[in-house]
Amino acid sequence: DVIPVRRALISVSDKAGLIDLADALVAAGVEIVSTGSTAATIRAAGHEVTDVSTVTGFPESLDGRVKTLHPAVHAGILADLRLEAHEDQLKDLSIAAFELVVVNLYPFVETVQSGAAPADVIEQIDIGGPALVRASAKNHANVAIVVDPEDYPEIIAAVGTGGTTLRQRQKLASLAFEHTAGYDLSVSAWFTENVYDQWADDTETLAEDILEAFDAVTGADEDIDIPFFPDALVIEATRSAVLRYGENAHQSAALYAGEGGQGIAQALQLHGKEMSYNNYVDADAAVRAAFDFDQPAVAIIKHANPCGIAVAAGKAPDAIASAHRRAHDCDPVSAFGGVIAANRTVTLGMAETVSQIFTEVLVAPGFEPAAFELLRAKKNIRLLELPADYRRSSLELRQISGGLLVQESDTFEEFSSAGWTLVAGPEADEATRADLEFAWKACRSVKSNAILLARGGASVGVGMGQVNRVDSCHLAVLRAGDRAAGSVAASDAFFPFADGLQVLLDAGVTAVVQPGGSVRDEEVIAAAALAGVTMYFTGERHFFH
Ligand code: 93A
Repeated sequence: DVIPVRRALISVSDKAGLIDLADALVAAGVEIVSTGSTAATIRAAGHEVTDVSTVTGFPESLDGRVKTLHPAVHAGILADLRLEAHEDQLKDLSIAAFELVVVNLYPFVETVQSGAAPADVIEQIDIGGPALVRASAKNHANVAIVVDPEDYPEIIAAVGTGGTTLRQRQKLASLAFEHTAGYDLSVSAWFTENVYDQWADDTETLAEDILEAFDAVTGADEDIDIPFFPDALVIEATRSAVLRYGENAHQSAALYAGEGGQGIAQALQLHGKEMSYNNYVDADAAVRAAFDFDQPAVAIIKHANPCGIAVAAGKAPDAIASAHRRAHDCDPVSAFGGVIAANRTVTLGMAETVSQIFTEVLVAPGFEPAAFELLRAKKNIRLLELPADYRRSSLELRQISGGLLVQESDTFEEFSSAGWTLVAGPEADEATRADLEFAWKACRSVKSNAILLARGGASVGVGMGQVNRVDSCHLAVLRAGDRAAGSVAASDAFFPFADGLQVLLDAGVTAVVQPGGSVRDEEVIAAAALAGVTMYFTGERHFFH
């Protein structure tokens, strides 16, 4: 596995050690192929060099943007000479192979640090160099890749003693990929910092538009509760991000985040791939659901709907882990690929369970160090830390064609059963009452028509987003399976007929909470009474569309 070096490609910005290297290569009879100023430097030291343009038959052009980006170069690097077919093809194409490639990249970071103008910085993004480095590293079975002058002595020694070993080439390849990865990170960091400024300008324009539209909708400034207005909207937004795409790949999209906001838009991404548009929508829904509870709670969201919400079991030692397990158990099939929010710091116990389930996003106010370590070993999960003072926006905006709808968020806080009216069956005992309160609250995070079955502070069946309440009842019961019997039910709005309720009664639900207010309330109450099932009216509904 020792490969003698006969032909070397050298293209370096940093000329340190270059002459020593060239001396040694020439002494060993190696042909040197080089780019512009590298070739000039070697030539000035009295050595023969083949210009890369002689190899490619194409001039170095576009101010040096195209030098080595040519098949005559890349085929010479990428040919796997362990294969006869590759060897034959190179011969047919009259291309000679390289056994050594020495590259160091345009000094991007140094250029940024020098305070250069953006156009000059962009010129220092090396394209051809990383292509050489990556191609050589990929083909380390045949080619040695050197990216650092510190490694020249080792190469000089190897050339003098008959060639590079596979072990050497493997090590160099790994360094090489590390090098190009680091380089690209520096480039992306620069983009993030600099392009933000431009986005901020766009953001302000958008914010002004929203403001104007808002004025137009409300008619007069006095109608607006000014104190919550600025940060609920994005008028002072300075952070924003272009997203990879919107709801679908053919829709472009961006995130505008209000400055000083305390929501999901301000969450800090600690790990994972870039957040997508849908990730943000789902993470927002998840956080909104989990943070509706004072107790440790977890919500798992798919397509903006909960497929599980739970608070911790009574005396669970690891409360948030318990809440998560119980939320997951509600509907493990749907929880696959879900977005999870916890309203407490994620513990190692919770992390251990989450790490076994394919999860898109996990958002929480914090992560125990051990939990973070465990989770960040998963490359597919995104980990987000919420601002410590998370709170829901107090305003909700929704665009309709030609206009904008604005409403106060559903931050109605009175969830205690103390204010409810018993309309059928016996008063609920304490445990049932607690379940009803849980179900009623959890239900408002479910898209209408929402029916949520719960038991012991955990959802067991959720029927969401149906165009009639009967289907939502069927769905909730279907999802709950044999857990429907003995559970309690919440309905986000009144039952217009007894039919939906009857589905729940037939499944063995023991108590129901709903707003009431239908013209057929009497019919609905009679059905509950006939089944001996407790029913409370809350007087408030929680539509969520
Ligand atoms: O502008 S490039 O991205 N286009 C290329 O085709 C190319 N090939 C090598 N930059 C390219 N390089 C880089 O040029 C190398 O990574 C090296 O940093 C530099 C060496 O050019 P010169 O020998 O002219 O100084």
